Amino acid sequence: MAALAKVGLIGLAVMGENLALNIERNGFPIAVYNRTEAKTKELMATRAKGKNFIPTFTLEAFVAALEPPRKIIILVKAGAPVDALLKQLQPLLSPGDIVIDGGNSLFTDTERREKEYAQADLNFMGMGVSGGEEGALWGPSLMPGGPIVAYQAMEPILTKIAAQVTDGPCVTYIGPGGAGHYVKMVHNGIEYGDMQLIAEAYDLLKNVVGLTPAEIHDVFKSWNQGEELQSFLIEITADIFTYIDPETHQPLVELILDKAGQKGTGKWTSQNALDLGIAIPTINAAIESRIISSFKDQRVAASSVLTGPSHFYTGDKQKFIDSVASALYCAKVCSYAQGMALLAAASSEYKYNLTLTELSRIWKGGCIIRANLLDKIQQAFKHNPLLPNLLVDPEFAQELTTKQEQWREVVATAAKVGVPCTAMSASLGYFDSYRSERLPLNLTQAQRDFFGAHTYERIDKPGSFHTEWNIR
Ligand code: NBP
Repeated sequence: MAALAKVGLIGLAVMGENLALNIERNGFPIAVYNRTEAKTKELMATRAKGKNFIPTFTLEAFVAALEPPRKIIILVKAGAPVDALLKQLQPLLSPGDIVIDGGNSLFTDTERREKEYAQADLNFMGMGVSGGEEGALWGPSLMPGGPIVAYQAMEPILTKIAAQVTDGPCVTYIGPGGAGHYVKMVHNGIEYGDMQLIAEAYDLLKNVVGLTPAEIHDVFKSWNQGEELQSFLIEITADIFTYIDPETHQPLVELILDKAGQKGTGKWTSQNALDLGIAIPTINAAIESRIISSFKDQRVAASSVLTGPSHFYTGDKQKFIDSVASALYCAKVCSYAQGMALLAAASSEYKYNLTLTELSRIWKGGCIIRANLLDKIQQAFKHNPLLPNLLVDPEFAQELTTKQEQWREVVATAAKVGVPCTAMSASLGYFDSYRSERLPLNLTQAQRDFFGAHTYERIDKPGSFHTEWNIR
């Protein structure tokens, strides 16, 4: 009888194929299955040739090829395909088997699926996988959640296939239920924020001080060499500006249509933050910027109707570039502060028992938001696990206070020149609101009481009050 595989993987598209190769390379014989047979055959004839793979062409054969208790990773399109596959798989499994959904599923779907599988004595886990194609192959950041016993059984494999950084593999047990997919969702929300802030920095460099793509490459390259902004996204951004389109001999980035989609994890982050009552204005601005970008035809039409200011920046070019670096850094810290605040709220609302230091640690390698900054975030929560907001960590507070002048200068210049920087200014608004001892919401409360008798509290005495405002 042929030897059984240690682990199985279903779904051989970009993520599944690369993760399967990673698992096998790390010493775990793997059985694979894909709904469309041709994909499995192609993989076996190419990248998996001669490797410890067991190709299977029915779910029955796939399940039979696995060592019990079975460990099955599924990487199929999120949503209905996951439910369809789980339904087909369930009758073929035995109590104690483990199924891990590594796709970008909605955390509430994961909670439901875990309960459904638990009724049949099956372990279902939701695991965030970040790092795209390269990460899946060479070491992603993994965010597994669900039954702890299932995590313990998977740990030897997950710790080997994850990205490795100086303080360990980029994986940890995230928490029960849908915790893994929840954390991946917020990770992606932070990723949206980072990407939008970088796009705004590019826009400012291009449209305020008129840098060419080659010059923008130099700026991003130097930022990536500095301690504050060094990150995967800044690194790839620098590279993007060097790519010349072979057909037109122009920088390819300038030929790309300026329309970006938003769906799934990014949108869910904003929706969930509203549900939990947590302010994430930078991440929301990133999502809304993508929405506005999608109205290309309307924007083109509006550009000849709505005239902007005729103000040009006449200040020092290098000074402005340096200020953009500071603005980008401060805005990015605010974006992470919002993501971390959302995670903390979710941890208590959903009883996930999240450890923010561990989350910062596992994001330091493999994933799209890996950045030097995460080291500092990890330290901040290590020094004070109950930190109410990253902004009040002494080191971040000091940095943002020092850099705020440059940040304000950038946002003010953008407003004067008419270049949108919605996420950078949303971050500044967040910073200013969060540091305000008194906000004008006393007036909001007065209005609410005026038109709806909603009552208000006072600062000088306890209790709930109502006033007949229109009796003069
Ligand atoms: P896709 O999200 O494009 O899904 C394609 C895979 O799903 C194929 O293997 C396809 O099989 C399978 N599939 C579908 Br569609 N419906 C199925 C069904 N009813 N039963 C069984 N299999 C079905 O693949 P991906 O881009 O590799 O992403 C996989 C997951 O990982 C997604 O949830 C994605 O959001 C997430 N993710 C992706 C990335 C990335 O960079 N791409 C990064 C991080 C996370 P077929 O070959 O027969 O059509």
